[in-house]
Amino acid sequence: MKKINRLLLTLFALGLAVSATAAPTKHLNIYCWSEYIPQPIVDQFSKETGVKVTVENYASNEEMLSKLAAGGGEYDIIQPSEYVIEALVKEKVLHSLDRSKIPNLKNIDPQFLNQAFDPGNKFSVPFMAGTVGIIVNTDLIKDDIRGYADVFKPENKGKIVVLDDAREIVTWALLANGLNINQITDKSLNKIKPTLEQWLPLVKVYDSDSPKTALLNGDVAIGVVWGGEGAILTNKNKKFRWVIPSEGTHLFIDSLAIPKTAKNVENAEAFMNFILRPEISKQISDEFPYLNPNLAARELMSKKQLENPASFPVEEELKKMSLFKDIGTKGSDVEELITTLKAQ
Ligand code: N2P
Repeated sequence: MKKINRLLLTLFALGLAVSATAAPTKHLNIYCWSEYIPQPIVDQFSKETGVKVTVENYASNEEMLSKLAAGGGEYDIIQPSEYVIEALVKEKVLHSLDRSKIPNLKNIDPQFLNQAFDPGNKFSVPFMAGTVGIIVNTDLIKDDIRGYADVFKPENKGKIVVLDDAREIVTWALLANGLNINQITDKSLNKIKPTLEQWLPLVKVYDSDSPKTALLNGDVAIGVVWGGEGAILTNKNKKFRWVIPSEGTHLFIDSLAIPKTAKNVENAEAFMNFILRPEISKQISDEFPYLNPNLAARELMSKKQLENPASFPVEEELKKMSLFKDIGTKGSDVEELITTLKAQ
């Protein structure tokens, strides 16, 4: 009996010693767009810091927002586009960043900093920018495609893939009707409804995660997709041609931000600084070729990468593109309009 007591005592002491020396596991929960942060980047961060990272993906800003609003998930990093940063800043739900923890912010092109949606970048760190454009399989489509009006033609019925994103789709219809993409009113939505009623029945695939897939496997012949998807396709096969819509398009700036509810702020800021390292940011571009706002990373990139027009539109084209603004409660009207028309 004595022996057993002594054994238990030793085990107890050992247990205490172990729990006193072992550091508690550090965590980081990332909620980001799909196909945007390569897994090897996340793994390298974990390896360097010992932080256990979980990654969850979303396909649209609105999906992310509704999850946040429902209180689901305890995220330390989210990755909203400009108009959503604007809304979240207004709602005061973002953590104010400690800039001394993110010195690599100096690598970002000043053009992408200090934007109206977050003056002084108090709450957000640019991750990638990009545009939305048209990708054409020229083996299958012989017409000269210049804009949305050429994509959504009756002869292309069943051959089209588009982003599954209501704000984007509404934007294309606004532009095709000569309207401002940020003036979303009952009147402008009514005006574009007939256009959308013609367009949506022509669409075969809605996909925001990987619209390239339907184009690669020949399910569709033309699409309106993210620039990074267009760049992957044109790199893979010369038959794909990237077209910047003549009517105009959206320039997005997707940034990293920390919700106020985050439990692992220090790890989140360390991750932000990590992805801003030139060689890490370049690796992100190698896998997901968007418009990389990191000038130090661009110095490491090849001429081929920098000259891909789906990743890096030329200055003149960039000037014709606009950022989205927060449209407040009109956002739900946009969602409703597209959901209703898709169901018809
Ligand atoms: C990456 C998604 C691009 C996000 N797969 C566009 N805002």
